[in-house]
Amino acid sequence: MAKHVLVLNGPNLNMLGKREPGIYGAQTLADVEALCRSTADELGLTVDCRQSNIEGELVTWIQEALGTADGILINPGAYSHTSVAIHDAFKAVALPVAEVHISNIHQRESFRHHSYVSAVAFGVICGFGTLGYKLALHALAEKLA
Ligand code: CA2
Repeated sequence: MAKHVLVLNGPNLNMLGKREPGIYGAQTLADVEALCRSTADELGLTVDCRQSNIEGELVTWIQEALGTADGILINPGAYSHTSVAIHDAFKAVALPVAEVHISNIHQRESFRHHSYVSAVAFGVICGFGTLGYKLALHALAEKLA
């Protein structure tokens, strides 16, 4: 049976392609989700793509992934740098997590250099633009094979 991946995007990523193209590129969230679906098809995975600006909603979706998904791809947005709740949710469900950032967070302000998600992810991709989502799905496909 096809492995199922939950693709989560955090706060403000619904603004992709509409503001700050110099940092985040021209692709919209719809483009990113279409890229995830086409990549998943190539890899024989199924995906469920969701975005939320609400920390608790992301926590609930991570909890619900237990028993419904085999792995999670997440761009936690700014919650990467603040959310112990999202860290704890990933620790609780113990599913393989791939963390993606469109920008190179290490080249930016120091408050972006630490991510609470990285400690509970099996890998982290940053700075490759939206290609990072495709790369992370390849890594998840290998991990789940
Ligand atoms: O580089 C990334 O993918 C980030 O996760 C994006 C977050 C930022 O807080 C992280 O430090 C790095 C911000 C997402 C905001 O996305 C926007 C996109 C277009 C216009 C405005 C915001």
